[in-house]
Amino acid sequence: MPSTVRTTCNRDCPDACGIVAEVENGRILRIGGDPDHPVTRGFLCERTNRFLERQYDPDRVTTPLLRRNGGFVPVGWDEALDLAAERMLAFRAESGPASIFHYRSGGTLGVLKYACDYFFERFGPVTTKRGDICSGAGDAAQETDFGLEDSNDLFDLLNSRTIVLWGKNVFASSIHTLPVLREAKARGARLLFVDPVWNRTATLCDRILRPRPGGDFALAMGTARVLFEEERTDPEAPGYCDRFEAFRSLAFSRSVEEWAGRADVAPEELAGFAREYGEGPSAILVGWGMQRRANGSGTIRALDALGAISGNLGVPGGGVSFYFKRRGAFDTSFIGGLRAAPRSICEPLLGPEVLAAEDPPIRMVWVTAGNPVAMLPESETVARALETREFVVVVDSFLTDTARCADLFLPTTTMLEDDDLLGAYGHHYLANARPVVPPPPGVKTDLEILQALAPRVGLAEAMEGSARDWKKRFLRRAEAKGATLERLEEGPVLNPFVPKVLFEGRRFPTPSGRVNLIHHAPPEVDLPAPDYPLFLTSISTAKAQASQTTARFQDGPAEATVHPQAAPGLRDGDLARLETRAGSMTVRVLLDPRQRRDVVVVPKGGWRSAGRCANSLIRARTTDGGEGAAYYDEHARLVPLR
Ligand SMILES: Nc1nc2c(c(=O)[nH]1)N[C@H]1C(S)=C(S)[C@@H](COP(=O)(O)OP(=O)(O)OC[C@H]3O[C@@H](n4cnc5c(=O)[nH]c(N)nc54)[C@H](O)[C@@H]3O)O[C@H]1N2
Ligand SMILES: Nc1nc2c(c(=O)[nH]1)N[C@H]1C(S)=C(S)[C@@H](COP(=O)(O)OP(=O)(O)OC[C@H]3O[C@@H](n4cnc5c(=O)[nH]c(N)nc54)[C@H](O)[C@@H]3O)O[C@H]1N2
Ligand code: SF4
Ligand SMILES: [Mo]
Repeated sequence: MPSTVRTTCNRDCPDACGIVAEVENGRILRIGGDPDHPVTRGFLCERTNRFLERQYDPDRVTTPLLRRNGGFVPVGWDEALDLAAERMLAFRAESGPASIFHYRSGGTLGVLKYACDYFFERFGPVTTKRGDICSGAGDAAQETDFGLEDSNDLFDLLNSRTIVLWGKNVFASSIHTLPVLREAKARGARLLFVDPVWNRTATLCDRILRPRPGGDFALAMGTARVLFEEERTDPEAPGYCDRFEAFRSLAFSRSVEEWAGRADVAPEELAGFAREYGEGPSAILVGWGMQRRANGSGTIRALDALGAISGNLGVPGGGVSFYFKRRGAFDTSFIGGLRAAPRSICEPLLGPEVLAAEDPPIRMVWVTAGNPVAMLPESETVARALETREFVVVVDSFLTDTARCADLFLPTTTMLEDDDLLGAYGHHYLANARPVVPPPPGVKTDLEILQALAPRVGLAEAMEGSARDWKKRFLRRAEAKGATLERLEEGPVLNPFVPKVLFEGRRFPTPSGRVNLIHHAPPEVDLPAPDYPLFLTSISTAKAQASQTTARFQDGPAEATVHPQAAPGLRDGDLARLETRAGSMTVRVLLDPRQRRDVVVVPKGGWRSAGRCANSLIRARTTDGGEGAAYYDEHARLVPLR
């Protein structure tokens, strides 16, 4: 008889779903969504429904690998860890701990991965990353404007009259928001969608605006101007907003027609959108895509301002929701992070900055839960930066593009073998993850790897404790509020620190206690010129979690979707070269007349080893705030392959 085991999905996704697994004789037969989890509601997404293909992929690596004579050879754990310890101790003694760089990314969002940061902090502190390729620009915007970044309860959307999905493709990236949106719609809410790319989310919405990529700041300013002109703003807003008049002047610095022209939407469309937004309560669900631009932070600040002046902050059904504070319930105060680090590397500029680092140079890199070669801009530079270090350790389950640059590869568990705690960035439930099956013999969790390394570098005591002990440590504050580990082991628990409505009473944790309104325009996004006429838009695909797929899905050229008139001389299904000023790759062209003529859409997460990596074509550039990556500002062209 199969047994049932419950765990939590740890992938970099807003939803942190409850998973129910059926296990027989140590093998997982099936996984599905937990029907008792209020957000998961019994279903998983396409990519995780297929997770068992990855779990049982013959390409999975289950022994440590050491580079010898250019190739990898399997070695035992003792040899691997002795070598890692010897190198770490030597670099620290010779060049100081800043010569070692620990890079951790979003392969899993489990909070126990902070134990890896803790290890390297206690060993060093070593060089760490700063900025954030994923959400850095938006995080900085919301912290500047509101003093903190969080959201109303997910189900508060049922109180909204209007919901704007602003650059957010819920079908691909936040699928468990869908049932809530559908319910809100059934109760009479109106859904507005703003995205330069046509995608399935459009089918859900009542009004669709397809602005020019990066045109959202102008769209928001035009919207603000309409709200002011038609007296649809909250009369109390000047009382809880700083720089109200300066913001108003910014909105009035151009006519509605000019703002609409800059956003490339018809003025009457913009005005209609503004009026509908003005009929609140209105919630803006802010996508992550549009802040990956030169004006990304300023754009999110403009949306924050719309929420503020229209009276949609601190009320049910309102909000400008970019992120749910997923780590907020956990106590990570014993880790200093960036404050403790002797040096930091700006994440979007990782390749160039690692190459340029001096005093001391970076001699060693340890990669935890990341695939920076495939996922950071300028893949070739990132690969070169790693290949030219003296010692690179990659902890993963697969020989990723990054692992191929390693000197030492250490095999780790998958999410169905790991033991952890999760918060979510799309709702406020906390949940427990537990091993559904034991890992293949010899494979260790990140915690076990560092616990095995610890006595070799004098950190045995600092790292001791079972996964459960570490969970207790991270739950110290939450347990006092009733979110105990024992309860979490039974099922998801609502974060006890968050109210249903954020900023109730319109008090904001900024220095003045008021909203800090944006009052100057961010930099302009460069528009494509005739030689490279398309915005290269490499965005999430429902099929994969970033680069986490199987080789089967990386077979053949990547698909590039464009408007027929954006691909002169090309027919649907043709092969072409997709070229930017930074690089090129072969793609299969898909023609789609619903797209704008200035975008080409390719999936994010393509493997460099399969010739499908968009980041080989994208230069490393930061956003206007928060040191995010301006992934989508690269311009491209399609050249027929004959
Ligand atoms: N299936 C799947 N789901 C995922 C992931 C995945 O790889 N695959 N990745 C996860 C990760 S890492 C994250 S951070 C989250 C969020 O993942 P994201 O993929 O960032 O999710 P979205 O918020 O949908 O943002 C993408 C949307 O932004 C739009 N966009 C791009 N530029 C602009 C612009 O200038 N203006 C406007 N208005 N829109 C623009 C794109 O067309 C796209 O529809 O989701 C996660 N979910
Ligand atoms: N062109 C372009 N590039 C992008 C984006 C884009 O939209 N366009 N989106 C960006 C965004 S939003 C993000 S968040 C990043 C994501 O970038 P990454 O977080 O680097 O992406 P993943 O492909 O998920 O790689 C994580 C790796 O962690 C491994 N892993 C999984 N679980 C564990 C574990 O428990 N321990 C260890 N040690 N490893 C584990 C996986 O096998 C995988 O190889 O990519 C960014 N890159
Ligand atoms: S990836 Fe996201 S939607 Fe898919 S199962 Fe995991 S948490 Fe749920
Ligand atoms: Mo992300």
